[in-house]
Amino acid sequence: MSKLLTLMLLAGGLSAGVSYTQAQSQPNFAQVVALDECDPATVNTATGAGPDFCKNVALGASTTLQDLLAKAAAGTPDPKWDFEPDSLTIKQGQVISVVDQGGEPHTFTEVKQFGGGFIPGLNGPGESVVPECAGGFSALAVAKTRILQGSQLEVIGLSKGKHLFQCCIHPWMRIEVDVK
Ligand SMILES: [Cu+2]
Repeated sequence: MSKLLTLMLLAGGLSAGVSYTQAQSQPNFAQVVALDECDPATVNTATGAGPDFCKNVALGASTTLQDLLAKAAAGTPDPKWDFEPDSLTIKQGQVISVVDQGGEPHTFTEVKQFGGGFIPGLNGPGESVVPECAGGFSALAVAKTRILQGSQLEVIGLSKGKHLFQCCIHPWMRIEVDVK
């Protein structure tokens, strides 16, 4: 085993960042990354979510909860909460691997139409919760699409055509997947 490969494998056990490298070495995988810049001091305290909801994985991540809510309400949500890439074309049979490299949980939920999530304060003006996100994590269908920090979710078996995915918490995190 080469030194480089050993290093990669070691890092893979420690850092979600290496998933990208692993995905590249597996042509049947298409990688999506979920990102955010949550600020633990305000998010965990103000929401009562507890110390483990927002973990500050990005040095300098400092968007306060107040800023995040204000921007969402104004219809100009914080672009640092994001799925990358914004659109993806895959071949039928390819696996989408979504890794959460942000500081808080997200969901990767397929929806018929983009819309609001299950936390009204994070929705844009006039946006209401889409049916696929309704009920939040108490709904099994939503909970199954949750991705915790540093973990990943694989999506398999998509039919040919366009598929829309969004986060049910931060509904401006959106991606269009085109299956050829
Ligand atoms: Cu999210």
